Amino acid sequence: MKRPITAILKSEQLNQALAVAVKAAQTAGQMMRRNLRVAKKVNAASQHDIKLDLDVQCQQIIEKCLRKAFPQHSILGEEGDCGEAHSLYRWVVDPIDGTVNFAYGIPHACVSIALQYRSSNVLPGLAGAPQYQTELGVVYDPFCEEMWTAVRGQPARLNDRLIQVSNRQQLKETIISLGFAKHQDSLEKMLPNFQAMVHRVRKIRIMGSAALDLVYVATGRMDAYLEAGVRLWDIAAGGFILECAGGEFWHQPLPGEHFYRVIATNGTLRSRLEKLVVLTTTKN
Ligand code: LIP
Repeated sequence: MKRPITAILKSEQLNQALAVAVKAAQTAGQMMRRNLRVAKKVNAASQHDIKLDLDVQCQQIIEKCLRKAFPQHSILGEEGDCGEAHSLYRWVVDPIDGTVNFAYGIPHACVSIALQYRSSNVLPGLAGAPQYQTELGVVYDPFCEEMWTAVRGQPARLNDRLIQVSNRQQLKETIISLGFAKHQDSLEKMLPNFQAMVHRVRKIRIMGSAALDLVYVATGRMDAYLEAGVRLWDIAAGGFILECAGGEFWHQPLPGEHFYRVIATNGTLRSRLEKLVVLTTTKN
């Protein structure tokens, strides 16, 4: 029987893993930058979503970097999984978050990479899903050349400079970002939330990238992000970075695989926002 991999990576090893993830994000980001203004091969399209061949190519670039450095880790990605399903460590990857923006040539999209540790002792085949704890996160916007990073136990950084959430507590002064997901059901259920907030806050923003919404809150550019029907790979890295910047990353599983609703804030707004919104969806 294979010996289990040594448990928690030490701080120095986590920093080494962060460097590998940063390099992977930069390499995929270069591919995004090169292709922003060219015609892109569409693999699938629906009314509110587009899947590009570049999504697959960027995930392949990231997988090659990560698997070369950490062959024993698995990868859970928007474009597919690889490695042993219940490995002690898994990388959670969205190669292009904000794909529809990117498909239309809008330079608001990013690479999102998180490393998670299987913190529960639920082993393969036993009842219940294993629990994972995020140990590091990387979100890279190749168009603004902004690299957000965080490692457990250390403060969050943007281009190596410390960041922290805003201290705005009056809703009327806040910028709130909403995600409208991909399905008619999610859109219909999110619209009343828009109407419930739009007159109470400074501005509502709907920008199309959950990962950038989360790191914008972490950086104090926005004060909260809400969405129902978003996937783990959209939020794992950005949510962790937000927590390391002093924010609150409230997220709850929805029916379906790796499917969540999120109220992410600067740490002071959730109770007031919960009085205004209902985050539900039946589609994943
Ligand atoms: C996107 C999310 C966004 C959501 C979109 C889409 P993708 O991820 O970042 O928050 O509203 O429907 O899921 O598909 O661009 O990686």
